[in-house]
Amino acid sequence: MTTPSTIRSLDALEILDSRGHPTLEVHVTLDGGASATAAVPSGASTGANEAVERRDRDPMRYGGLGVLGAVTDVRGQIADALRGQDAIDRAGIDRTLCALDGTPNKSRLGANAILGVSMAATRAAAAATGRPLYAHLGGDAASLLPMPCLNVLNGGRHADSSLDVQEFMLVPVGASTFSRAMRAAAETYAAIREILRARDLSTAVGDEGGFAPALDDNEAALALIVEAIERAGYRPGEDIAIAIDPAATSFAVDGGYDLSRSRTGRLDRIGLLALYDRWVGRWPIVSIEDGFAEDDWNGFVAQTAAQGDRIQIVGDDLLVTNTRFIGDAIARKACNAALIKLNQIGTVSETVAAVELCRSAGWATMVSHRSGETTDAFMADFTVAMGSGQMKAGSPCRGERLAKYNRLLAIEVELGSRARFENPFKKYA
Ligand code: 2PG
Ligand code: MG
Repeated sequence: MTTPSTIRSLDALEILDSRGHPTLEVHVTLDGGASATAAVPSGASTGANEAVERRDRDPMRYGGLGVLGAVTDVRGQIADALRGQDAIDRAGIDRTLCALDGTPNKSRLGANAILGVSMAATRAAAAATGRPLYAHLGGDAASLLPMPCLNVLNGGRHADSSLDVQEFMLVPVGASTFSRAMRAAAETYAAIREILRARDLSTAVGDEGGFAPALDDNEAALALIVEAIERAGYRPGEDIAIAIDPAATSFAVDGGYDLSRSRTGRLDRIGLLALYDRWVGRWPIVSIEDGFAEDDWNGFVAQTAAQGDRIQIVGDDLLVTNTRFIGDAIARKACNAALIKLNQIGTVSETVAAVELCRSAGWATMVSHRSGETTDAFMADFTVAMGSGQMKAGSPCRGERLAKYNRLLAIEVELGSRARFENPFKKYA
C-alpha cells in the first residue's frame, strides 16, 4: 500500500565540501510529492573506529577522493531497496540500509552514501508531515536551543598554525538566549581579529573559520581569547568561558604526546594531565574534548577522576558516536560527555540511540559539525530535536559554519516564547 510518505525515488550527485573535496548530495522524493535533499560532511581528524567514508580511490580524479561509486549505489541498489518503504519509518529505513551494506562499519556502501540517504529520507518525511525537521524528529517538546561552542582559533590538523590544540572555542555561558550568545561570540571574534591586526599577526582562517595565527604556544591562544573577551566588553568565565578540543590523537606518538609544534615538547600521560590541570586552574575552561588519544583509555579515566567534577570531559575519537564505545566509557567512567557526529556512525537512528544512551547515564552531549562541511544544516535541527543543549559548528565565519548557527537563529524566532536556553556548564561554576 502506498501512502503520501512512501519513497518513490532516490537520486544523488557528487558535490564539493568546504575543503573542495567531493562529497554526496542525496535527493529523496515521496509518492505524495514531498522531496528533500541532504549533503554529507567529512572529517580530517577522524577516529579510527568511525564508520567508513567510501571514496573512489581513482588517482586521476580529485586525488582519489571522488565519490562516484557511492553516487551510483544510491541511484541503484539503495534506491531499489528503499523504493516503496515509508519514509516516516526511520528505524525501518536505517535498518534496511545497514542490512544492505552488511558490514559492521558501513564500508561496502559507504557511511557517506548511507548517511546521505538516511538524512534526506528523514527530511522528506518531515516535509510530508508539514513539520519543521526539529519538530518532526523531536516532537512538541523540542524547544531547547543549544549553547553554541564557537571555534575561534584553529590548530592541529585544521590549520598550519603553531598550535597543537586543534580547537579553542568560545562558550557564551552568561547569555540568556541563543541569539544573545551568538552576539557575544561574534563580537569577541571581531575583537580577536582587531588584536591580531594590531600585532601584525595573520587573520587568515583555518578549516572551521577560526583564526590560525603564529602564536608562541597554546597558552598564548588562551590569553588572546581572554583579552578579546574583555575587549568586547564581556567577563571571562562569567559571560564567556572556553572549551578546547586538543584532538590528542593527532599529536600522540609512541605511547606519549609530542607538543613540539608549540615548543611544549614531549609529555607522557601524567605530564599531559598536569598540563591540563594547570590550564584549568589558570583559564576559564569548562570543557576538554579528546584530551588524550583515542586508544589511551587510561588517560581519559585518569582525567575524569581528577577533573570530571570541575569540567566537562568529552569523548570524540574515543567514542565515535557508537553505543558500543559509549557503553564501555560509561562503565569505565572514561568521560562525562560525548561528542555526537552523524557521519561517525552513519544513520540518523543510530545517532539518536547514541544521544539516548548518554542521557540515560546522566552524560551531556555536544552535537558537532565536521571540519569538511557543506551548507546543509541538518545538525542544527537535530540538536534541537534531541534537546542536546550544546552544539559546535566552528566560528561565526564561513558560510558552511554560519548555515548551522543561522538555522538555529531562525528556529529560535519560530519557537518564539517556547524557546528555551540554558547554561549546561552551570554545575561546574
Ligand atoms: C573534531 C572535528 C570537528 P574533524 O575533532 O571534533 O571539529 O574535527 O571533523 O576534522 O574530525
Ligand atoms: Mg574532536
